[in-house]
Amino acid sequence: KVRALYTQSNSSCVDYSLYLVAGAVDTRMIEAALRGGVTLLQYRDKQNTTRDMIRIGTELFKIARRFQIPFLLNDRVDVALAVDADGVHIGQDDMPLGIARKLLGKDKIIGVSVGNEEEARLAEQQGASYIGVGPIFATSSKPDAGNPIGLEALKSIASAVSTIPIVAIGGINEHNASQCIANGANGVAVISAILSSNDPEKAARNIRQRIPFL
Ligand code: TZP
Ligand code: MG
Repeated sequence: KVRALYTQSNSSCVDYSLYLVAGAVDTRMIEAALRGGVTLLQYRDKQNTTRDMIRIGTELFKIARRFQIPFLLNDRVDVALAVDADGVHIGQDDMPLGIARKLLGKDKIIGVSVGNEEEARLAEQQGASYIGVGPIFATSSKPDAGNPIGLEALKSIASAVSTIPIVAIGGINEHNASQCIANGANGVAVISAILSSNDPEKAARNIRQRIPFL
């Protein structure tokens, strides 16, 4: 019943199974992770200037293209447009989904962070391409992430939407990735389990291998 492959309105296929969220880190780490089987890349940068983000985003976009995976921007619809990224990921305090959709058009990927069933249903109705749910487990990568919501909450949020994929995030690693899938996620998003590893390629491969489809 679960599947990781989803068709966008431009009929390109997106595989949400292993979603890497990366800041302005050494691009060799990101390339290694992509070799290990990352299926989607998001550039998430809360520090650099817009100018630097456009430069770094352009570089990451090229890397993602080499591996034929989609490239998304966190928060920044303007930077996504500037580098012609495949889409954005927005939170509840970012640009409203309807406006982002209008600016980006129907063919871009727009992911929305949701924390409950109500937000999930709304995001689905308003045209989100996927939803991000978390933090599932404790995380030190996002100081304002709030308390972990756990697998049961993931399950009920996942059951509230039926037409778009669910990506679980927060404290996910090779040991708990399959539990997220078992509780309704179509894929997992990861920062530290891959980028804080000495071997990002192996770390990514280990997680991907534990995602039980494809
Ligand atoms: N949103 C919710 S938790 C989180 C974000 C961006 C951080 C996930 O990082 P990690 O290191 O995989 O827990
Ligand atoms: Mg945000």
